Amino acid sequence: MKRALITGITGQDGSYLAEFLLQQGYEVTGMVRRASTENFERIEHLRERIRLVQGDLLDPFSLIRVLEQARPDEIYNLAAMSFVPTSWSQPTLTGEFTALGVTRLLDAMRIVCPQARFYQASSSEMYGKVREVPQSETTPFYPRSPYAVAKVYGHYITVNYRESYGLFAVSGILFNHESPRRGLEFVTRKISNGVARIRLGLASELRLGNLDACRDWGFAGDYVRAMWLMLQQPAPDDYVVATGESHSVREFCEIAFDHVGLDWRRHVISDPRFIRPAEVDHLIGNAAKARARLGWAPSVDFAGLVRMMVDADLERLRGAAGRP
Ligand code: NAP
Ligand code: G4F
Repeated sequence: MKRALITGITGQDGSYLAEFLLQQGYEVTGMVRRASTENFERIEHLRERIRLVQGDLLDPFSLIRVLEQARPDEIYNLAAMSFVPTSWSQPTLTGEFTALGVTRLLDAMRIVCPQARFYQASSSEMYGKVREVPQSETTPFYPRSPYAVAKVYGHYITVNYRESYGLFAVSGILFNHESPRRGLEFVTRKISNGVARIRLGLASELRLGNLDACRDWGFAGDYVRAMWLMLQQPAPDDYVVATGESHSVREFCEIAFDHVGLDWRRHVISDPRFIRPAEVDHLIGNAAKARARLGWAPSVDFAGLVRMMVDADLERLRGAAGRP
């Protein structure tokens, strides 16, 4: 039985990846931070089948202990401060978690299990003010937020440790991927949750920032499969994972409101509080390498993703209110 360690297992991707690896027959250990109240909502249904150990990307000793306990064949480093706006208000902490945290984990791996395979959760945010459309593995980076700058560091330290120490370390440059488990502050889930609340009479308006921003949005369940595929290859390499389609926040609103019979123009309000100091305008990924070498392809299209998220929020809110 193969053993996997997932940092960030309580997050959106961590929960889908844990499910996927269990289906593949892995023994799964998740690293979690100590908190005064547990934050295990996304992995509640897996609790009996996974092992959770405490550790923190800020604490090198804890990472060594986690690896000694998990003895992993594969390490998936998904933990990070992942919300872009917070990276402007907490830039140093973002650098500690999202940039230096990667080095701490790679060093712990070198000490405890250098033969393990390592996945780093890199991001399309690294392309920022894009130098090329669509973006591929060879497109230069131009990060536009402290988060993206930290991710560029995480990406290159992964490449550097692969080249310096011969580690099997890969970087997956993933474009936005969403699901009903997405955090409520990200725009897709903010919209799906807002639409469901308006439909059920719990709210009347939805305040958003830049409606013209475009993203290449896919389904998180598809993207964790790509992470795993990268670690099954004969040699380590970096891959872009994306749908190859770009849509605006406005289009997301149109489909989401339309799905429940509402006109988005009557409910969406533009609010400058949600406008960012610097924006990423035209992210669209070229996943040709992942398709050719990993045999990876997305299974959920844009409209299907929007409807899946709205339906899930409607069901959740109806359940919470005890309504049919
Ligand atoms: P998420 O839902 O925000 O989850 C982040 C996870 O990191 C949580 O489990 C969080 O734990 C953990 N974490 C944060 N700081 C930590 C620390 N100091 N020590 C240990 N754990 C820590 O993010 P996600 O959407 O699943 O994304 C997973 C990874 O992929 C992240 O690195 C993100 O930056 C990257 N990424 C995401 C996307 C996307 O579209 N989703 C695209 C490209 C890259 P708590 O529950 O304790 O807060
Ligand atoms: O949903 P978002 O907050 O995601 P963002 O910034 O693209 O970051 C996510 O994807 C990255 C991959 O490219 C990950 F690396 C990162 O960890 C995270 O998962 O914002 C998407 C777009 C932005 O352009 C933003 O300006 O939506 C726009 N937007 C418009 N109104 C809004 C809002 N974003 C949020 N969060 N809230 C709004 O009200």
